[in-house]
Amino acid sequence: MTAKPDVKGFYDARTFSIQYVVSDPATRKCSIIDPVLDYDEKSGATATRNADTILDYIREKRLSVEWILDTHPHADHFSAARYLKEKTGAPTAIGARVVEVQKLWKEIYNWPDLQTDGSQWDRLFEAGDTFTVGELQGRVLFSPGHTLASITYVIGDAAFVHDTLFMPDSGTARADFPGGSAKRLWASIEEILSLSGETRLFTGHDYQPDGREPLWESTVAEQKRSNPHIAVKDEAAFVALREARDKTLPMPKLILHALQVNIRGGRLSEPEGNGKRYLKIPLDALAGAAWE
Ligand SMILES: N[C@@H](CCC(=O)N[C@@H](CS)C(=O)NCC(=O)O)C(=O)O
Ligand SMILES: [Fe+2]
Repeated sequence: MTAKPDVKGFYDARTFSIQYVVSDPATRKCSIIDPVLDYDEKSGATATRNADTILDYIREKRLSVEWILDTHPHADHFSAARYLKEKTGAPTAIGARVVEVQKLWKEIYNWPDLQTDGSQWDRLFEAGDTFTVGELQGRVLFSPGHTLASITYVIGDAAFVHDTLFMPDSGTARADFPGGSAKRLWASIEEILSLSGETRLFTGHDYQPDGREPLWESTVAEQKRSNPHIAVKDEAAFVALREARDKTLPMPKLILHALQVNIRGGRLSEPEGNGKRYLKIPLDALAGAAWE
């Protein structure tokens, strides 16, 4: 029988993100997946409201944190991995191909000093790598397409599929960020859908279509039954559908703010002489301006 971890989702309504605590009921060990560091772009303020809510839950359930995991360098919010490492002492991890993402954005930000060896994390996962959460086995699938470095964490009967599949009524993630590929996304989705039908799938975002309540859990079988982006059944049709939709999507409002933090493992920039931190925003670096 496949082990069944406890999975608690924390929805961040500002960024439509779902953050997870996945825990082993037998040992009370847990991993945190895709935590959000709050950022208000209008005022430039940062906060740890989401991360502190997660820490409260961990304290209340008397869990101990074994891993702080990111599925990919996020383009729409800051990662709270660094903050949570400071608070818990747990190691951070992300997919090994993050080094490619670092190289790509090092050019865009013109940051000659950025280290592009992934040394900002404690562990870099390759496809097929395993890890433990208490007595539960974790396994890594390489799931590129949305980004070059995206991975899926399969822990017991739960798969954290981040931005590949959304809820069945919401289709799939976009594949048009620098380094994205609809063709690779299709291959990643096919691998996820080759998991057993009862596998619980936990998505990274829910954009609440038609204002319905936020949802984040489905199964492989449900996705196959009712996700219209999968119903196309072949790569060429998926790529056509995905690319057509991506042409209509403006860039995420925080992409230029977020990547510079997230390719450094959730570290904010170093303070300048006056003690203040600054972001660097490249102009005319990305296509996808939404003028209307
Ligand atoms: N409106 C959001 C869009 C964020 C976005 O592009 N999200 C990605 C995942 S990081 C996605 O796949 N979105 C699919 C969609 O918007 O249909 C923002 O500005 O932050
Ligand atoms: Fe994403």
